[in-house]
Amino acid sequence: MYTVRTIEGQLNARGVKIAIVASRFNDFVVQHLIDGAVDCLVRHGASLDDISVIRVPGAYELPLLCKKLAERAQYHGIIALGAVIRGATPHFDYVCAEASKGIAQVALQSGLPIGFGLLTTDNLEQAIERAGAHAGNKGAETAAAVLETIRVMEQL
Ligand code: INI
Repeated sequence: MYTVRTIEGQLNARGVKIAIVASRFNDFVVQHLIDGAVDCLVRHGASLDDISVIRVPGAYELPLLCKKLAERAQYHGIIALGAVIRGATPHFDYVCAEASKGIAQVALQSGLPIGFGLLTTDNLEQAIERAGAHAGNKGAETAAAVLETIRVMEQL
């Protein structure tokens, strides 16, 4: 048996300021992700006054707004939320690729925890399943991941 020093973040949202950047496209799904994220933050001690929701047209616009918000240095973390649902055109692949690459790039360049809560699904049913139905709520999961990352980074 051995003991190893482990550094890990607690899910404590007290005093944490969070920006939620969410796309309007497929709002029927995205609103449930926002609700899940806010619920998770508040249940872990965040104040509603410390949470801002910023809406953008579609998932493609998420990285730009994440970058703008990261530059303002006003938030401890950002939660990016959206839903890209595969249609009959290759647009899906371009939007998913640019949104995911862009969000990762902003997180690495800014050093700010940015959660990736973008659903990329084949159909609406799969999106609904991940927005509060039987596959959980990706908005809440992303909020928890951002909180844990903020808290683990504080300890390094
Ligand atoms: N944006 C989404 O967030 N989800 C989608 O499913 C989607 N589809 O299917 O096209 C989508 N497109 C819009 C895109 O994100 C941009 O807003 C648009 O291209 C203007 O820049």
